Amino acid sequence: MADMGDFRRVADDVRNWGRWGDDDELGTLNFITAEKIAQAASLVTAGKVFALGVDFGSSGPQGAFHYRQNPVHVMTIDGGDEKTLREFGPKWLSNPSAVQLSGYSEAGPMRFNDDMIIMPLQAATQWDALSHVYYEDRLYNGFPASSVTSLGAYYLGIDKVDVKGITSRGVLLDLVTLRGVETYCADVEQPITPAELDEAARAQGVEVQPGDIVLVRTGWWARFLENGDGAEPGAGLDWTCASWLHDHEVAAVAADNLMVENPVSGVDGTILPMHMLCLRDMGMMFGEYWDLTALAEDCAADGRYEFQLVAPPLSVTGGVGSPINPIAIK
Ligand code: UVW
Repeated sequence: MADMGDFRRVADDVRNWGRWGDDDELGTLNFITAEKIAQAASLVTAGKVFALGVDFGSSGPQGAFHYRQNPVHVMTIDGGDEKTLREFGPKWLSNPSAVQLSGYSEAGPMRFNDDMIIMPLQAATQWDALSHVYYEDRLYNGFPASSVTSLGAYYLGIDKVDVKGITSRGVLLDLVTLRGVETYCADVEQPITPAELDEAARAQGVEVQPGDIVLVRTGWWARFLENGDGAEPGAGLDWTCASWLHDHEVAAVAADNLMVENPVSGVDGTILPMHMLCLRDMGMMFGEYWDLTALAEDCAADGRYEFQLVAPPLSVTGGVGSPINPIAIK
């Protein structure tokens, strides 16, 4: 097993600090050029759309981590209020909402419903911002970890990347099909290797190019829909895939599982080494809990594993992540 010495050698090799300037907060999204965006748009020929976001509801995958909960969705105005508002609203002077809403009702037939959602930004389909992960007091590009406070991330917040869309050419690498397993890559003792990423690309007849957003299908999300167990582990990317992503100048990586990388660390002395290498050293964002099942079926059917990917985050001021509903378009 690799140790922290091996980890540090790889970290030195893949670190992109200063590559796009000392004040850069975009990291590998810089690989997405205007030409790249135009190339991605040219892949839209059939008018097929695949929404890759999962449901944001109470039966989501959270629970395994005590510090994250499933989204709580609450109605704040609904049709059930109507009768009460008619009867008491106009006279309920200590409740300005009731007075206001009953005034709206009296003005004519128009009615409306409102709601809100309370959730960790990491609860379901999401981007991890570069401020999500740090070690040894430094974030990507050397920004101090202390710059993330209860007010949010001063540097590298998710709001900083809206200039990139985020959109590019997406490439799906289907490890379920490559491994020939029935539904998902279950064995965490067999993390997905760089050689397998190459093999999947070769078998699918697609080339991973600079500026691509790579989507890795492990089958985990489909498995979760079957058994509802958000804590069930499944194989993810081996930590050595960080170098593969670096060498291919990939813009971002996303997967259908909870952490992109393998849950069993391949480095003695740390958990989540690939998070550390990608988010903190390379400046590469992670997408997690993406539903790739329908897209994979279509790619297998038409033999096209490349598409336009449109995955803008919410511009949450100082957020260290964002919920998303990414769209793949062919
Ligand atoms: C951690 O669990 C720290 O991160 P993620 O949500 O990116 O897997």
